[in-house]
Amino acid sequence: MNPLGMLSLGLMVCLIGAFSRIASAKLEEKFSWKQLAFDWPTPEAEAEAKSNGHYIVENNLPLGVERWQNRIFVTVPRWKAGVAATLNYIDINSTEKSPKLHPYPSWEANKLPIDVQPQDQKTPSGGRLDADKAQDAGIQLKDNSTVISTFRIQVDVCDRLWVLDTGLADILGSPKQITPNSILVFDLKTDTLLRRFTIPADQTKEDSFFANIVVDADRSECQDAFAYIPDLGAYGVIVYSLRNDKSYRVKHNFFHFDPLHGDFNVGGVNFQWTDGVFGLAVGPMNPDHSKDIYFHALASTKEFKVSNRVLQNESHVTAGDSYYDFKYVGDRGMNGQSTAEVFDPETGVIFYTQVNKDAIACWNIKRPYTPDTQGLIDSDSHTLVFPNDMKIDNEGTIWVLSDKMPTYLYKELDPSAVNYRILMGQNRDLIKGTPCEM
Ligand SMILES: *[C@@H]1O[C@H](CO)[C@@H](O)[C@H](O)[C@H]1NC(C)=O
Ligand SMILES: *[C@@H]1O[C@H](CO)[C@@H](O)[C@H](O)[C@H]1NC(C)=O
Ligand SMILES: CC(=O)N[C@H]1CO[C@H](CO)[C@@H](O)[C@@H]1O
Repeated sequence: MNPLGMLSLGLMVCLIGAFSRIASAKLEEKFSWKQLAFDWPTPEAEAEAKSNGHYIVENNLPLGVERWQNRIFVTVPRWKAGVAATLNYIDINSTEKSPKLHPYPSWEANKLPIDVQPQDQKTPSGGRLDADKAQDAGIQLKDNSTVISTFRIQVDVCDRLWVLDTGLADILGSPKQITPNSILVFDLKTDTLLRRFTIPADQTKEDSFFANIVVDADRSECQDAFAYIPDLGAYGVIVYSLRNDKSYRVKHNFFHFDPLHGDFNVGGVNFQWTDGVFGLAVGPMNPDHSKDIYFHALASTKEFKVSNRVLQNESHVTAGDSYYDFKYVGDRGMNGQSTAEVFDPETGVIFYTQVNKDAIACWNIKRPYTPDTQGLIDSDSHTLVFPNDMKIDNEGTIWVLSDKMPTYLYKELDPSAVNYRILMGQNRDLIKGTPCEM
């Protein structure tokens, strides 16, 4: 190479270096599916499930995502009949672009104890708010590790998988409350059930809808973990103590939706939602060992917080004088509605989804909370249509699941197009050049 070539090469390297400092990295597509496929025990079992209505391929929509070691967990809630298995994982090292889902902890645990036959769906109205009232099936489970229908799950620092099982099948058809809303905790090292807790009936309301669970645990005190379960339908939060094996319900005005921000346009579908408190993120440990719990309603653009000391003090938080312990953090601005949020202890940044913008965004908790301090990480009207769930693992990798859910709920997905994606990116790369990098 001549000296001039060397020089321009050097210049180019310089320029690329400078450029990478201003432009944040995009998410990379790790897996994608047109339709989900499952790892059936035999081809005959799959054929049988198809013929008797227990497996209707197009009704299986992935929703929740989580990572533990070599496993990527994927939930498939029973919105409609014919969901093969609600709690599943795929091998992170799978070289396939569209790997099959393995039911967790087993096929048996994902089997419905009653027969649910396909019903006519009430599309196009179709959403959760138009669903019929669930009939109580009053089932006594033979196996406590049975999972009926789960939306989101979380792995904690003590290698446990927390599952919020709504117990509700065929939500949009002829809904059946097969078991009460329950918390299941699995030991990921042995794949065995550690705990099954039923949320008491007097802590749920007529419109209750539990689609998330967020765990507040420290490695040094695994038994003292708490779980926070937002009730997006009836505007409350269930607080569960693992040590006491007890829960209580917390209410607050900030758990409600904002009537000015219940209008959504996603992937060409317009709809109105009234979903309240939904996303929750456990902030860093303060010097006094307390942590702030950040939260937001789905149909809202505002962020709030409350100390975990307050949430974990039953007598205090269920009495009226705790009202002022809940704080307004700020507003994300126009079209700032968000499903999931996660706090990354390494960068001090909260990552969150932006469903009305087909985007992933971030906020550094050391900054004030205004539209200007929010960082846009990635936006794509093709691959990020309805970013439904996101998690961060202990290697600083952000995992995002996008699934075009509004089209699934109100219209029909095109089985020949890629509908579901799992995307990933590194925390530090993603915030580069955004207001989240400090
Ligand atoms: C399931 O768990 C409940 C308590 O949560 C317990 O009473 C019951 O005995 C358990 N059933 C089985 C089959 O282990
Ligand atoms: C709970 O809050 C009350 C104040 O309402 C306080 O007196 C009490 O010490 C708190 N309990 C704990 C365990 O922090
Ligand atoms: C067994 C195996 O191949 N493990 C690899 C899986 O992929 C991760 C990275 O995604 C590697 O770090 C592991 O070594």
